[in-house]
Amino acid sequence: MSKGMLYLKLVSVIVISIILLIILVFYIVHLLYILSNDLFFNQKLPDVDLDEMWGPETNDATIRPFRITFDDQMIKDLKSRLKNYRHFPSLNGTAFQYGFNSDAVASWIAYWTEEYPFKEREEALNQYPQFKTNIQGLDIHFIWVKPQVDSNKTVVPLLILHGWPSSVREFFEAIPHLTAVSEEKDFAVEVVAPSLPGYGYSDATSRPGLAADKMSVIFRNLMHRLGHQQFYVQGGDWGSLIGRHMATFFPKEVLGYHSNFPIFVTPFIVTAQIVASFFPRLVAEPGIMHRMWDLSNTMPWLIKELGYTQVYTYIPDTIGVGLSDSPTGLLAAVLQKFSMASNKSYRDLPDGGLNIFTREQILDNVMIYWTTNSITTSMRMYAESFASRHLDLGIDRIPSPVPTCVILAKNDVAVQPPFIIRMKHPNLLRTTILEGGHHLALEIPKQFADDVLASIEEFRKWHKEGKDEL
Ligand SMILES: *C1O[C@H](CO)[C@@H](O)[C@H](O)[C@H]1NC(C)=O
Ligand SMILES: *[C@@H]1O[C@H](CO)[C@@H](O)[C@H](O)[C@H]1NC(C)=O
Ligand SMILES: *[C@@H]1O[C@H](CO)[C@@H](O)[C@H](O)[C@H]1NC(C)=O
Repeated sequence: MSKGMLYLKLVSVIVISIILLIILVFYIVHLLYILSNDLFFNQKLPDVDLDEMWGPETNDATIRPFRITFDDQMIKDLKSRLKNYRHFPSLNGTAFQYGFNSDAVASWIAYWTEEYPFKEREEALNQYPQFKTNIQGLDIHFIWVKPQVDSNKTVVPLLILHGWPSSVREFFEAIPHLTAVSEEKDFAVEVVAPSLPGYGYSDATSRPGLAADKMSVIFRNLMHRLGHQQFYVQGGDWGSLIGRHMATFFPKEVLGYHSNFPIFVTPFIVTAQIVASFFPRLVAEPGIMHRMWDLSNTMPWLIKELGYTQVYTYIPDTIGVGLSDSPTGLLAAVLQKFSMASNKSYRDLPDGGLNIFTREQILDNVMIYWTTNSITTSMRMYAESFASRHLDLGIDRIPSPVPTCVILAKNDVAVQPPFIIRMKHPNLLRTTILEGGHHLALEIPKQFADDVLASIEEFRKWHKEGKDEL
């Protein structure tokens, strides 16, 4: 090799190294910028418009009783659509690895058409007092159950919020436990369980932008309409996000916040969680430790399984064309999530593990979406809440002083350790680890309700001890 060539090679190696170094430095600076931004800036509470209209102007502040109906025409149409389902075979030897198994579909269709007792379920869905009232232009549907108190016990209001693809049906088994009057407690709970706007019997908006932050205002106004200036909030899935936004925007009104899905996704938290995964013993209780160090398994699983959130974020209306037209498509999309979110290993079971629920529990929920044709408007929640308008508010970076209790369900889609939850909720009073998945109120209603009640007791004690003078 000539001296010239050698010189040329040396120069190119140096140039390439310098370029790589610059890129590396750029990335590190960028990462530090994002993390410091996350930690130190953007912690201003966004302005909250309490009167923003999402539907037509109205002065109607009445609270009207409401009944769910399954009319004969709807049932006839539904059955004929179910009969016209075009079957395709699943791959040999597969369960739910490619999505909802088509043999499982066939068995659900048969049950839905032949055995689901429509009239009986219509009655069952009306077993609790239900109402509608207009908030900010939208008729909001809610279940409102007051405890049967014959003494002078304090009645405390609790707002409970569902997520996707769930509905108020998720709370039916838990409501009697929540509202039961107990000798040992000096309070009893009044439950308000609304349908999210665009879900089931609550109106959908026709304006873009109704994300979780805006819903939190609607539900605060709903509680005021019902006469409650102060109240407790419980939420899972989207309900968890809406609830903690309420605890952030209205810390004087939310007396306590309970979540069974306390998951935070800011750049700092994701980085902290990856670092923490190397030291699971330092950051997590034994019950959830396996969820800490197992990131190399759970991360790829999550990215795969949460693919649907990407699709709903970008094209809810495209997917909605099929799901609002085909009850079978709707069933498969809804049940898929109930399977996936209950236990990661259910994708290997022929029935998707769905037998942890009764068929009625699940079909009632699907019926609520079907009769109201609300699947598309419900999926738009992803588009709105993953939109940069909402994400850029950085609400999860603003700590809430509201006392907080959480359930970490061992088999839930994601689990984060208490040290992460404390970044958002410094007044984390209680962490309960339970066997169960994403839809706890449906899966283990008694344990779920007991934890919520025990948490309200903690909140009351906390306030009595005057700890809210921050
Ligand atoms: C109401 O509360 C008071 C004080 O806590 C108690 O003495 C009284 O017996 C209660 N009344 C009823 C009807 O339970
Ligand atoms: C798949 O399963 C079916 C039914 O059990 C069987 O008839 C068919 O031969 C199988 N196909 C292959 C390629 O193994
Ligand atoms: C739930 O998942 C865990 C871990 O994936 C597994 O060990 C457990 O057996 C599953 N539970 C049920 C009831 O299938």
